[in-house]
Amino acid sequence: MSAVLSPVTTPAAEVRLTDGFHLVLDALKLNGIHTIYGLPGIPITDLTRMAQAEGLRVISFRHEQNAGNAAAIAGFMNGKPGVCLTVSAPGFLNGLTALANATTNCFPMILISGSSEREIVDLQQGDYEEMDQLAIAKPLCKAAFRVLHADDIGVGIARAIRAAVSGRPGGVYLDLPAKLFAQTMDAAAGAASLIQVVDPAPRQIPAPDAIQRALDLLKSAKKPLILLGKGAAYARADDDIRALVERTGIPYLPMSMAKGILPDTHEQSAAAARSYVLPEADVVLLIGARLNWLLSHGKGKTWGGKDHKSWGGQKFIQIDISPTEMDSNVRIDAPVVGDIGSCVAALLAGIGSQWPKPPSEWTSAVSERRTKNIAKMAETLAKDPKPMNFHSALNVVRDIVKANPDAMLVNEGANALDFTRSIVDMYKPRKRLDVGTWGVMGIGMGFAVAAAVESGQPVIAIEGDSAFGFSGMEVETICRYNLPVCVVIFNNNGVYRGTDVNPKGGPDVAPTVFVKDARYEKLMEAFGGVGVYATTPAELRSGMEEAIRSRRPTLINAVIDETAGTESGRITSLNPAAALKK
Ligand SMILES: Cc1ncc(C[n+]2csc(CCOP(=O)(O)OP(=O)(O)O)c2C)c(N)n1
Ligand SMILES: [Mg+2]
Repeated sequence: MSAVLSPVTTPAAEVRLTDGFHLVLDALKLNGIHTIYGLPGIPITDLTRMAQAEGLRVISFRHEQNAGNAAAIAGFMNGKPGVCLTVSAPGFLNGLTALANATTNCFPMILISGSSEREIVDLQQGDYEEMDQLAIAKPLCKAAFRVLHADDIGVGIARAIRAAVSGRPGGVYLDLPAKLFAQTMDAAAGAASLIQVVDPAPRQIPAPDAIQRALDLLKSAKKPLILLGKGAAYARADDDIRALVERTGIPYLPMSMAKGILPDTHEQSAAAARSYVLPEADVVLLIGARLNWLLSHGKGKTWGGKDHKSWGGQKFIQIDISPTEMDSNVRIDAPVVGDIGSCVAALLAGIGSQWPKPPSEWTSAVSERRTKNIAKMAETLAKDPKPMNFHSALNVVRDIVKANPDAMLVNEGANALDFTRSIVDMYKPRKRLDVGTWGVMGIGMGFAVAAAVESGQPVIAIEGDSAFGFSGMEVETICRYNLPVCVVIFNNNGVYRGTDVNPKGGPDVAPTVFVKDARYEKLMEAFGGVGVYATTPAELRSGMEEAIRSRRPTLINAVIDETAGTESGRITSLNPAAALKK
């Protein structure tokens, strides 16, 4: 190992030394982590330089939140932790939203932040960028560690990796004080102190009786339904999941980031009949999907309950790696605890080849709804209104994604998110990356950069104009690394729509409204990329086709009817209603 450590040789003793900087980099490389997303400054500037010198790829961002989001989604895409590197206090805090979001979404990532002098921070004597970062990070991630001595770096990184990917994946914080980096130690002892983590995400095999209970319940169903969450996508058990769906013949519903595990055009997809299958189903098999707000907590009117909290009568089988997920919202009749790959394989083995298909009244009722709704949507998509609306623009995006099924699709916004999710079919797993569990704005450019870097495929980012603003400066990063990213801004002049007015009639516009007819494409041109101003589906189509063909950084400003959106997109009802009307 010492040969790659750029060892310092002291002439007197001829002892080969290594230091904290190199031990961190060697520990990452030893564990197959070859990319760092970050932003330099005290005390980690030299770490980024040395990383590049040691052959790691360092993707340097304009704001740490975007670097953090990139690391998080790299973790989702690869099933191993993405690493984000920041400076102390403010840089650390900027990275923290991404760390918390990664934890919420079960994306494995490690936020490594430099930190200031422990002695001064702990006595609160006012050090440069003083902050007790470890304490602040703890409640927002799965685990948080600090390394004080160079010979503990190997253990620190090993623990961070295991915490990020084992069990339910999530965010991990690793605090590396400035003094650590310069510490030296014998190079051979340093190399020996590093740990190559063996089996970082061990399989967790489900209990046979849990599998049997699940199979018995599934067999009893008259109207079974399978729900796939992004945990199912993360599990990389694509073939087995497809076999389970097809051999049982059960209609399935993909959550947003599970789209493409099976192609959205699959005849068993019930996505176009969602509002029919949720209340009607009698047994629901959840695979890597949690019964959180996105599924109305498994109860209430969405599920056929009488009011917003009452149970709809469904029985649930839930596959999840975390035992405490069970019963978190409604009773889980058949919990199956284990990693999704092992659980699905065990179910498949139990199903064999003689599994009775669900009653045809159920499957034909579902496909009838599906066919009807798809036909209705096709009619809407075929229209060519002026100005362009979400549907006519997405009709184009839908074709482009169909023609480029390997392209990555990043998506955020409100209407720009909801319409894209329901209109744009995905054909391959882990291609759709979006706002996830929190519906957080700001993931766009960080996800797009990582999607391009990690996959090498073209990236299409469908962005609300508001959503884009949270990370828009990273178009410079996209140009700097010459990434094949095509950003499409659905520009409707504001948050949800561009038509609100100031009730007082003063000079300030309404809080949801932006500068009208903003020329976002010029932002991309400023850094050498291609800017396109598109007011028609034809202009949008040729802009996207050329972006994918050329692989040049491109930003298409797609002008959308400012009246077309609705408040909060599909989740208008989550807005508290004022009791007093003024
Ligand atoms: C970090 C964060 N801040 C604020 C919000 C609230 N929010 C939800 S969607 C949205 C933007 C919607 O506007 P846009 O992206 O232009 O999409 P449109 O509906 O106009 O297509 C905002 C600000 C959020 N989800 N996350
Ligand atoms: Mg908008």
